[in-house]
Amino acid sequence: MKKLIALLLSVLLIMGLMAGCANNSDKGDSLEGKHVFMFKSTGNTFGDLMYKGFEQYMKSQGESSVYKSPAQTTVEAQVKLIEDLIIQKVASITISTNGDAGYDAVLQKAKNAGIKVVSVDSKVDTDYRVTHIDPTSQAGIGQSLVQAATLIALGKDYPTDTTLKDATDTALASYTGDVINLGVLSASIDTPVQNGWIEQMKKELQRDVYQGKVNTNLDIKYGNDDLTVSTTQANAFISEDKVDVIISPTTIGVAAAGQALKSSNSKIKLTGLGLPSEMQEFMPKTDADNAFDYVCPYMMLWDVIDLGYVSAAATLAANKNEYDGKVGQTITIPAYGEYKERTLTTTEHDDGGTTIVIGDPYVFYKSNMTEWIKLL
Ligand code: RAM
Repeated sequence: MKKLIALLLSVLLIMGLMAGCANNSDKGDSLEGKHVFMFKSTGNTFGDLMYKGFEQYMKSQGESSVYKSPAQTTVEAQVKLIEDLIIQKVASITISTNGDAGYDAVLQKAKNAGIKVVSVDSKVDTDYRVTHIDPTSQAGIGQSLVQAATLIALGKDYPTDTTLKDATDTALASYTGDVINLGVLSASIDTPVQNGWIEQMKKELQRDVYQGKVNTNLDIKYGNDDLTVSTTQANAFISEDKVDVIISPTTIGVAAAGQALKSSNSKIKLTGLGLPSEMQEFMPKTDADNAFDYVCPYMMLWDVIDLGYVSAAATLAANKNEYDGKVGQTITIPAYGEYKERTLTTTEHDDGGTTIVIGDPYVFYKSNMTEWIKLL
C-alpha cells in the first residue's frame, strides 16, 4: 500500500512539473528573448515612468520588453526574480538595485549565460554590469540638495538669477542666527543610489561657508521606499522637532513627508527628489503663490521617462555587442519627444567602473510646477 501511495505521489509530482513547464513555454508568458526592466519594487511611480521610456525605446527598435519588479524592496526578492529570468533565457536585464551586496552569485550566473546587465538609478557592482546609467552626477545632486535645504531654512525663494551655490554662499555669509539642522529621509539603509547622494551631501557640508551656521551632522532616517515606513519616519522627525528642513532623496519618501508635514501643520520644511504629480498638494504652483506657505517650496528631479529610454538604448547596444561600456565609448540616442539626437559618452565612475551621466537635474518651483505636473 505504502509503495502504491509513493508511486501515485511521484506520478502527481511529475504531472505537476510538466504542467509548470507547459506554462513556461507557453508563447504568451514566455520571457525568452525579452529585455527585462527591473525596478527596486512594484508600486513606485518612479519605476513605472522609467519603464515607460524603456519600453518606448525597445518598441521603436522592434524589440520586446517586460517589467519585472519584486513586491518587496529587498535584495533577496530581486535575486530570486533574477534567478528565474536566467532560467527563462531573457535577452538582457536592466536593473535598479536595493543594495550593494548579495547579487554576485546570481549575476555571475547571468554573465555565464551571456545575459547583459546594465544598471540604472541604483547601481550594480562594477564586475557584473556593462555600465551604469545615472540621470545626473551624484555630486551635483548631493550638493544641490544641501544648498536648496539651506536656502529654504533661510526663507529664500528658488534663485532664478544665479546658481544655487552662489545664492547659498551669499545668504550664509550674512547669516548670524541659530545653527540650522538638516534631516534626511532616505530609502533603505543600504540602497546604493541614496547612499551615494548622502555621501555627497556630507562632503558639501564640509565647505567653509557652512561652518558654525549649518550642522554638518545630518540626522538620517530610513523609510525603505515604503509609504507606511516613510510616513512613520517623517512623523518621528515631527515629534522630535530637531530639524529645520528634511531632505528626502526618494520620490516615495518626499511624498510621505509632504503629507505628514502638511497634516500636522509642522513648521519643518521639505525638499528633495520628487515627482511633480505626487507633490502638487505640498508645493506652490503659480508665480503669485508665496512658496513658504507650502511644505515644500521647491525640489528637484530629472526626466524619469528619458532615464528609462536612455538605459534601454545602452542595454540594447550591449546586447547586440555594439557597446561594451568602456570609458570613451558612445551611444547615440535618436531624437524623440522634445529631445534632439544625442550622443552620450561613457566616463569613469568613482567606484572603478563606468557610467553614462545624462545631464543636469531640473528644479521644480512655483513658476514651472503646473507644466511638469502633466508630464511626471
Ligand atoms: C525613488 C527611488 C529611486 C530614486 C528616486 C529619486 O523612487 O528610490 O531610486 O532615484 O526616488
